[in-house]
Amino acid sequence: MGSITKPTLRRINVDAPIEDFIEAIKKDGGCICTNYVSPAEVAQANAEGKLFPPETRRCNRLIQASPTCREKFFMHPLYQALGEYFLAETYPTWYDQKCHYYTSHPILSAALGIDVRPNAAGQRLHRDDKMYHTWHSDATATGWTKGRDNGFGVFVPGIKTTIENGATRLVPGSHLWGDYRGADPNSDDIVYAEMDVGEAAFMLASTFHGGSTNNSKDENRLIYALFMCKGTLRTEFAMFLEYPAEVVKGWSKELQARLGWKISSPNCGMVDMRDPSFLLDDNFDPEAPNVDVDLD
Ligand SMILES: O=C(O)CCC(=O)C(=O)O
Ligand SMILES: [Fe+2]
Repeated sequence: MGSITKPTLRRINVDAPIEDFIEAIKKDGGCICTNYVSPAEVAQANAEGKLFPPETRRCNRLIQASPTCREKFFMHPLYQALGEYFLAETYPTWYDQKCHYYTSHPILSAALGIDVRPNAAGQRLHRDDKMYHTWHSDATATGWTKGRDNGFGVFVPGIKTTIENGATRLVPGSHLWGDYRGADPNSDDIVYAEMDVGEAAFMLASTFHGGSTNNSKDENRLIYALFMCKGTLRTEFAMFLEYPAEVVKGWSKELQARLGWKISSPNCGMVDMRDPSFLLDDNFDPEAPNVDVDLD
């Protein structure tokens, strides 16, 4: 169903009051921030660590590989403040008859560079909270409420993104949809997040979106994607630190899987876009495979 006026994503300058961003994201599920970083910082991130050998589409371990992505894109005060707003949660629980309140703060959930090369096919429209098996009630009539989302991301383009070179498509308002519907890739309601270098797009993880086909001749559509999730989305004991690879290596596959050394379907708990169990293999190939952009 098309709407009467074509939807857009609001463009808001980085120094606007945070309430402007919150309002736009609550309404549309995302917005574009102008002057998020400087073009020089983007050029620096692009140069760091020679992120993309020609045959590779994703740059893993971005937080370590690129200090600029880490300090300027991820630790950006605006992204951090919005992450707190959308994901931090205060929860009451009783000890005898005294109620205690505890606040959980978001943590980094995913960080990678995505290089969509000429002729690479676009992704299907999807929600990035699928890996947490998130249920969505229909909130189109009531609007966004706190706690609804468990992920919040920022996309920082490494080059100017255009419809032609595969700008990310978003469906504004789809973060409010219930679980009864998927997004129509031919709908008029799709917006291409075309961005200049230095801009960034914020997005709730429940918003339908997808990378697009790169129809350009010679432009590698490079984008840095950083996501935070709710701080509660982890185990009570940090299993990988308590029982690292050397400790669990000789244990059974079943036990290793219970300790988290196996992906939760879809895509949750990966290392370098792979099932983490590869790290327990004595002869593992350190080179990450060239995975498809539309990973399931
Ligand atoms: O490449 C893009 O524009 C978006 C990528 C994405 O949504 C994903 O990999 O989940
Ligand atoms: Fe995605």
